[in-house]
Amino acid sequence: MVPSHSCSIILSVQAVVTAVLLFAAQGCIYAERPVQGDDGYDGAVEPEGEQDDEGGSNDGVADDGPGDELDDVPGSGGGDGDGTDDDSGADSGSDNDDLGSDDSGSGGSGAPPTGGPVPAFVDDCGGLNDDFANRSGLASVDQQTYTATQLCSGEEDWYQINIPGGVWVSVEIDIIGSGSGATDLDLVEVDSAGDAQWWSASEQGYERLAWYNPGQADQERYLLVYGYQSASADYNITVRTSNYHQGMDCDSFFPLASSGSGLGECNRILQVPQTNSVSEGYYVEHQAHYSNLRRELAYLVTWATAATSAQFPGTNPLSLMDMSERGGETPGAMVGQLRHPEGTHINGNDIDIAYYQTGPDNQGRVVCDNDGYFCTSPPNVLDATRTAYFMIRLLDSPHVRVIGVDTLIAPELFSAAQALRAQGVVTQAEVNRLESYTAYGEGWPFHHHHMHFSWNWEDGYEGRSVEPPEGCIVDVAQDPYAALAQPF
Ligand SMILES: [Ca+2]
Ligand SMILES: [Ca+2]
Repeated sequence: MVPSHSCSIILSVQAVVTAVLLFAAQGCIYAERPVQGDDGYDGAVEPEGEQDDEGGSNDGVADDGPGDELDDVPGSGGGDGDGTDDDSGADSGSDNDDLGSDDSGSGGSGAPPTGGPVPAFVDDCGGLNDDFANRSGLASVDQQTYTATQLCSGEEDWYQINIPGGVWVSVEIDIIGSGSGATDLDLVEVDSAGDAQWWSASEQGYERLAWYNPGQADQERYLLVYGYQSASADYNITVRTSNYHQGMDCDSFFPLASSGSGLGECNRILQVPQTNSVSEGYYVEHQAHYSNLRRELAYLVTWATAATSAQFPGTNPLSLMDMSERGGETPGAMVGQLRHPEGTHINGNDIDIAYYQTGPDNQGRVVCDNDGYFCTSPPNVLDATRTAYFMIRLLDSPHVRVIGVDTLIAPELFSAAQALRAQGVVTQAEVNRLESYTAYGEGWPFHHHHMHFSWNWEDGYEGRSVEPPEGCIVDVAQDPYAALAQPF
């Protein structure tokens, strides 16, 4: 591999996102983790106050103690050690190098190559699949597994998998070992030059990435498994596939599925696929491990981002932030430190989403002067028009429970919605619906850097046996997005 670039991890969605990873010079083995996990800026962690409120606006719940603690993940850099995982979705901005804005990566924008032949699968020790030219092939077959594959000391394992048109595919490596320390393998999507596009890099026993190909011809995706800090281990690979769609209403694509049980396809929690193009209007910014939603939410949210991009030419992709862990747990559960109040962000029913902004990108970021809990003055970089329009499109679904925003942001959105109505872009009924489903107020601190979207379980669906807690406010020190509180 070519050290100059093959080791830098770059994620970029058009001129946006990016995060990077450096590696060690020794031969180009990725020694540094792609870090951050959360939000692009290393540090921070933990809970935000997701207080849920039923649809109405404001509520006035009071605080309640700090629940979990916050750890300041030292970040990145080098060591594991920081209890948190450094997994990452696509972090943005932050550290090191290349960041630029226009790196091309395709986690976002660069369209992957049209599918050519998939090489034969290789399980080696001895460098047989250690670079792009000698990549091993994985079959896009649901539940296809490759067991006890070896990542030998000092080597890398490169792969190609073709994503069929209309299909969602995930590739998971299950490490034989703890997945931390000496068996800490990471999974990175790279382009043909070896530049990292997106990665799953944690201290967990598994790493997983997912894609969806909205086109017709196969797309090639390239993956790299490496050992963090010289780790080596055997691992099992599992490929999962599912038909997937672009559209607001999942139920319309699975008409024969029973909507009365929790088992329907639309209820399935799956990893939200990384974006393919700017026109999709979104990108998965946070850790892969925290980027799982019920399929019907994933469809609605990404349909709404695409609709917003279509309505307003030149719209930058919107960051999708914390969702749930793969089993529906609250993000942070896997490391024993919840990033959100217990009972929130469960079962793929909730997602934190950045606000559209007037700056060069729409990554998770504070959009107003604030005191760590709330905006203290009207937002200064909020794109209220796009944000209001996006929320109105989300509310085209009858299944939204509530969308929480900051107290000083809400009126800006309502004004923008009225202006859109005056222009004939939206209807008065849509504006009314926006006003009634937007929550804000005392019970909604920590929404100066994102909105919280919560789904209403449909009748008969299982999964959420109790209503989410109301009014849990966590201490400012536990705001998982505190590090985002950096204006341009
Ligand atoms: Ca190898
Ligand atoms: Ca790992």
